Amino acid sequence: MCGIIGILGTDDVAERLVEGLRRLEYRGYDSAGVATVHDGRIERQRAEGKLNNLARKLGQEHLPGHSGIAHTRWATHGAPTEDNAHPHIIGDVVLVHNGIIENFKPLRDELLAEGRTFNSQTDTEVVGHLVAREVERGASPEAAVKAVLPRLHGAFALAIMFKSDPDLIIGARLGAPLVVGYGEGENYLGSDAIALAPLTQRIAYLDEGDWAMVRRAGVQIFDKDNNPVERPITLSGITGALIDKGNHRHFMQKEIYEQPVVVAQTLSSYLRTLEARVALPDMEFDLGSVERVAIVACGTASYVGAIGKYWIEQLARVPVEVDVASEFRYREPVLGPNTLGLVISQSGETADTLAALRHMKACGVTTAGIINVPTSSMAREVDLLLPTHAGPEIGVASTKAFTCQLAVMAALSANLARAKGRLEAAEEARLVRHLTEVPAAMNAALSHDAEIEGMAHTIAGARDVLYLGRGPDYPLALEGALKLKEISYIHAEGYAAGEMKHGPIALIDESVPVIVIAPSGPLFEKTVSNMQEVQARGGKVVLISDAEGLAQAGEGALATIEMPKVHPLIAPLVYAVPVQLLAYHVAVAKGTDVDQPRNLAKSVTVE
Ligand code: HGA
Repeated sequence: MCGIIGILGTDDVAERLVEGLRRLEYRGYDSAGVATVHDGRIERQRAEGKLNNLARKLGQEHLPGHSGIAHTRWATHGAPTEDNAHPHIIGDVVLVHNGIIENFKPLRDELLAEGRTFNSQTDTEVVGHLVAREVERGASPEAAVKAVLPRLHGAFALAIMFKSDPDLIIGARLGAPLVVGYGEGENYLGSDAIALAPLTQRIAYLDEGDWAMVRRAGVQIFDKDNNPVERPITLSGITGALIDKGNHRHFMQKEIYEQPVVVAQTLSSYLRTLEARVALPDMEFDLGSVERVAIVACGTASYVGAIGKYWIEQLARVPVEVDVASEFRYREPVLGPNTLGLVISQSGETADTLAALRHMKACGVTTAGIINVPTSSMAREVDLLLPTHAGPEIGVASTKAFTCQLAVMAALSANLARAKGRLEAAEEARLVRHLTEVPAAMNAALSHDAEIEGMAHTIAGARDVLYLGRGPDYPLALEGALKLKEISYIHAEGYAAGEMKHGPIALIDESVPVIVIAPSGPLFEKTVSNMQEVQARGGKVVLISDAEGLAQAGEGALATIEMPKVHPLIAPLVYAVPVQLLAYHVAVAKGTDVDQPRNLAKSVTVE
């Protein structure tokens, strides 16, 4: 969250900076701003709210300058006002920041005691003051930044410019991503390669603690101990077209529709269909030695972990614990020697999950990661990378990353089962066959889009909505509720269907729609009994099941959504589609900002 970009260009950069911010806006949209160093002055334009507000201002008043930095904000310290918008100017220094300076309070007190004045409530401004103070004392920009970085606790990606030197941007990162882009006579900094895609494909990823002196003629990178280092330049392969909405109204809708293709792409690197085997990427690690799995993730990815617990325990008979990352580290988890630590993250930068990963590594645990961005911090730090091939996910509410993570989780569960001697070849062949059926089953699920859109208006008027599921469909119920909350702002809860009678059933009346996720199969009858308990109390049920399930239990439901008949293993992947479509259409019916819901941002790089 928060996106930053810097350009040392050969002509005016303001427009290109805004174009870069458009590609970063998914990371935050509380405010945006641009600053240039031009003719011995720092020029700046900032605006509250969406990037278009800034673009409008810049349309009215041109911002000259061949060197500049820009920012799109997800506020952590200080309201989303123009005063708190980045870039912040302090004396001869101007900077943008992604992250949180955790010790900003004592630093601010120290600076206030010296009589320095602050123009914002942000933690970022203290960094600007510290650097400006060094410069005022005669330090060069390089020496100033070098002196300040060790004083900062927390997480940051910084881009800093100096009035005195329009040919310099200093970048630094710790706990938040930052890349250097290499151009023709120009060089760049950005939060990710997507931001820089129209400018260059040649990208170097800064390591934790690195800082860089970026000039037009070249880039010098230093590690956390200030030793000069080389970071490899890779070709990003990302083009502008990848972040296009195509014919869709929203990125979220496009990403829901991409699922059959990207899940197939992901599965193709884990299934050897001819041999009817599941295969993980080559690794030195012996999965057979795993006696316990500790899964750590946040939000939607944590529900992939919760579904994985059912699968791994059922198939491989290995005990699994699932934690949300923000709790994991601080509960002092017991991590035994034969534990596999598994993190799940779309961006690979989620600060809570990254911190949990590092904690596991520090405890000597072998780690694996189901991650969508192969160049991310987590992807580079895990022992075993299990990539998803979802492509860039721009909608803030995760959809295609979720189902691709599930696809990898299914492959991992089967591999682990085989490594533990629990999966016969014939059973493995059956699992492979079921997994190869997923893309077609997802297409069949998507064909119910219009029906789901039709029923969305009924749900859109509700104040509260409940989601029920059993077994692996219980975490899917949690995911359904999260999706609805995130984008439609309707209060929603997911419950294990059997748990209703232990309390939540008291909430039921005719105004609370209850979405029941119940594929026919071994758990069906029990779930249906719970559904009937709800209906007996006037609850209005939307039943999502296959033809067999609907024939048995669909009568009396407010609405039904028919899914293809699938094996229970793959049901969460297929049933995710109607759950996502329902949230999407309810949000559209309510007129909310589907791709950029209020208060949220993607790629949560603060703890
Ligand atoms: N702490 C800074 C930057 C916020 C950020 O990076 N969010 O992801 C602020 O509040 O402006």
